[in-house]
Amino acid sequence: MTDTAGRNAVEHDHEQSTFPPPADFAAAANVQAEEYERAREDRLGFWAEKARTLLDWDTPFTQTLDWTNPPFARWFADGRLNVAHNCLDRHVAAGNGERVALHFEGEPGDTRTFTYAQLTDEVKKAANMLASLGVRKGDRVAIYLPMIPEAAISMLACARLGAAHSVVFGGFSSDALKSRIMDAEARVVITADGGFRRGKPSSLKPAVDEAVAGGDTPVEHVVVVERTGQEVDWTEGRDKKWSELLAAAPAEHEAEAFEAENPLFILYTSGTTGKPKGILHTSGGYLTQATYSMFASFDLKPETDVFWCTADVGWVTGHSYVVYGPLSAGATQVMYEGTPDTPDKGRWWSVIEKYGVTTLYCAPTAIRTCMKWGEDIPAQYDLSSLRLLGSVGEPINPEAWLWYHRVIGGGRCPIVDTWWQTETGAHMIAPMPGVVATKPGSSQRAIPGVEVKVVDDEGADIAGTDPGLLVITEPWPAMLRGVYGDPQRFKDTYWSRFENTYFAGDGARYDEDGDIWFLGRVDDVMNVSGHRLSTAEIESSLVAHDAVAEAAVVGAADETSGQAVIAFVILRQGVEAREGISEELRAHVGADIGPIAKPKRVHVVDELPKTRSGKIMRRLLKDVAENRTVGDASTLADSSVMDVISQQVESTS
Ligand code: 6R9
Repeated sequence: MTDTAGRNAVEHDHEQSTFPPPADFAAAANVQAEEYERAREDRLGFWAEKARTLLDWDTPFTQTLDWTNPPFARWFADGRLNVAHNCLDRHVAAGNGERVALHFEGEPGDTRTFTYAQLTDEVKKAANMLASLGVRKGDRVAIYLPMIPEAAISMLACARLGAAHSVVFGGFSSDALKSRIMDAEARVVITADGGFRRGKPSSLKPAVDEAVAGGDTPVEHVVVVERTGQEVDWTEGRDKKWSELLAAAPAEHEAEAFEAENPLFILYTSGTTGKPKGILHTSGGYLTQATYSMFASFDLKPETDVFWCTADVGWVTGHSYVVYGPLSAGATQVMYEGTPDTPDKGRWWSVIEKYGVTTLYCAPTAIRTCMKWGEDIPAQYDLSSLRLLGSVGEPINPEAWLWYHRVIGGGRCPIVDTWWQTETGAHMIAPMPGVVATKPGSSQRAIPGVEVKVVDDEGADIAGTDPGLLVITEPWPAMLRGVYGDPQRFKDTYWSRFENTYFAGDGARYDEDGDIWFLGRVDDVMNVSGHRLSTAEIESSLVAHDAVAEAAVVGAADETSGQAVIAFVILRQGVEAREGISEELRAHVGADIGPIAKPKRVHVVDELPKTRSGKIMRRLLKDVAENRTVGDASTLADSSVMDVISQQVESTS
């Protein structure tokens, strides 16, 4: 049950309880209360100082922000730097070459450790390897890899050359990979034979073969990392072994400095229409905010902390908090390849114990899953090294927050709930752990240097605690610079709803203290286990199946994954609702987009609820999927439709 402000009963109860930072933590924290003040008084001066002190510039910038052509921002535009140098060489030059950069833990239990000096050497060779394949500044390289060190090495090698990478999540299908290769015009793909998942090798190379098979992509080279030793098909001339190329590559590579606005990466994310958007990020501003947030939100102490972000590099969290943020900040971190329950449900906690992890950053869905497995599992491990816990990807419900705090954090670790997006590049809303008394379920307030608001439909400041829309009112360094190849879509999606204000697509409200609570997406984007999926993309996959005439997809509340994909389909004339059709359609979406997009349930119905103008009313289907009384159906062309649908769903579930 939710009240009028969208709060459930537990949220209501816990809204008033706060957890002040432990005194010793607060005293030693990187960010103190004055930082909020300072940033508010001179936001641009604040970011300029962060850029200067946190990064190494080859040519210092003189201009902080160029906002003369909104919404196209340019940050630190006349400065020049190399992102890979900032993540690697400069730490070696500062005498920290022997510090561990990466503790890699493979799912089968194999491990590899890279110091900053070793990682720098690897990236230099990989940069020479890519250069030998013709990769130059301004090119795009597609990366389709499991969570192995070569993923970070490939990304940094691209950055070193000034080429942009487009990482495609290894769980995406060959079709998804192909459309991303085409959109970005990538000439090189870096992949692996496969990776280990749930105790088995799971293949990647066949999807690349399929994606580039027609010969209609711009791909000239496919570089293959040998991870699992699986048999793979080989196309002579096109396919090359990573190990052989790297062995042949010269060891020295001088990092050239590029302009601060040189593209760093494109990352595709779901939008409200079927076609994923290529979110474009550039170098200087992105790295400034990613690095700052490591020190601010996570209170990073590079000499002593061991940081672990569990996200895959295929998502933005993996870009900013597995690769660029931690490495630029000089952190020691853990990278884990597999799933939390392989070989058993204690795997995560054993990794924390083994490496002495101090800072864990994961998604609420993982916490809820661990809650379900029971607290006796983490209790078997020594988690006393932990000193800070992070959360990302979706609103964290107060029960999960409290469990995370007590069971994993031993009651002593501040929980930093970080709200941000692929588009924002780095943290935007998160309590500074040494300053803010945290509240279970709320991300609370913008980080220093970021300005946000909750507004109503007209863009006016919201009164009191009513629900509204989250907007960002001032440009920020890590903001997206556009939608790749589609400036109009960039304007339409984010900047047209309110003037010169960024529309995030999230519902939010303030509480009595002015802290921000997130209420989920207000558009047709679902959030399943912290991953963004678009209803339109899954619907178009369903209607591409021979048996389907029409489809509507909703995200229904789900105890573990936050939301679950529920599909309603109308079969084509002459197609019988045969046994197993739902299963067949689920498998179809899984193969078409990827397993994470697979609907939890597919209901075959005779009709879909539509307005007179033909718009599907997903809100009503959501009521059905969530087992609620169906809401106001008065704008439907035929209001009896909902009774029929409810009956059909009941008889098939
Ligand atoms: C980093 C990331 C972005 C969407 C965002 C919002 C949801 C992320 C959240 C959160 C509430 C948090 N979201 N973090 N909602 N509290 N701490 O997840 O990027 O995949 O682009 O998703 O995720 O709805 O708009 P991305």
